Amino acid sequence: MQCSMALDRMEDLSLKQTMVPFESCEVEGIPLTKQMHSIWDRVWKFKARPDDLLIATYAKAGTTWTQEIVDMIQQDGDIEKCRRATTYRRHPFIEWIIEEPPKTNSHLIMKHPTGLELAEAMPSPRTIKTHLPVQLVPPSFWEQNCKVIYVARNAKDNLVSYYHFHRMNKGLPNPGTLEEFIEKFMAGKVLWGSWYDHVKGWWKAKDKHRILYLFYEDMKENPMREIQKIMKFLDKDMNQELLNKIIYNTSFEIMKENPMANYTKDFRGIMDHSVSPFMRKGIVGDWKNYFTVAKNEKFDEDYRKKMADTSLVFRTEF
Ligand code: PPS
Repeated sequence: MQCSMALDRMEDLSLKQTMVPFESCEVEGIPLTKQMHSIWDRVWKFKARPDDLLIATYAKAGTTWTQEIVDMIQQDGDIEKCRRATTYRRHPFIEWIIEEPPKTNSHLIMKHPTGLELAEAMPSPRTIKTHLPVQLVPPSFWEQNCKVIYVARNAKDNLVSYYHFHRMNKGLPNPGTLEEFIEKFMAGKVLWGSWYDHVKGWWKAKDKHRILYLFYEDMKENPMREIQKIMKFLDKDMNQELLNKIIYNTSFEIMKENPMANYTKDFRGIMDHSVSPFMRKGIVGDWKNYFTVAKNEKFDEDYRKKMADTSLVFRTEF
């Protein structure tokens, strides 16, 4: 185990006033938060059930979108049922644990139920979220032959989204400048580790396990086609009217206004949507607004090397 501490930059006080120094710890070389590390044994020993569905992604690849689609399919398009609770409480985030720091004039630490607690209390069938790389997925998911939906997003848009999420989320380390964050991302020195290893690891695993591997860009291009893939994978059949209802209610614009899906209800002391909303832009190609020509060339050169040993291909624009 390795832990390291990073003090937040003082000039960012307005964002992270209440933040304690950020500590990350590695599990088998993968950086996780210190709190996640503290429960790692229990996460690893988590008992999956055969009818569990796992939604796995690298952070910011379209997890919440996929969760909403899956829930709408499972609830047969019933919007009220989908609004029974927030995404965090509908689909336990298995490795996640966070305590909100006390607010000014208060000593009370705000405790959220952990992903493990939510999962253990949930009746079957459960849908569970994870950002873990494939090698760190609790083995019981494989032993129970659970279905998994993996969603991947092109590296540059994923990076930009992750950068803004670090800015607005006090539970994550300060990203520094975008230039600094690009370097950390390329080196895999970010929470949940290397994007490159993550997408490649899961890509390989799909040949051995029941994994539906999807792409954010495909979902943007043709949501109907991708939702139909998910339905087929979940052995669900639906008429066109219901399908249209799901497409509509899981669109960026509708989800952005849905308090059960836009993260404005949970983690209020942690996420500051005025810095950058959780539902930020939801597009393909936003990286072009952030990467300079020089940065892009450097990134692409490094990308080619890291992705030379895979058949995986991403689209970075339409
Ligand atoms: S998390 O925190 O890792 O669970 O975040 P995650 O849900 O994986 O990713 C958040 C990004 O997904 C975008 N998003 C959507 N895009 C298109 N359509 C829909 N319905 C949708 N819902 C969420 C969200 O805006 C984040 O991307 P960016 O690029 O930052 O906007």
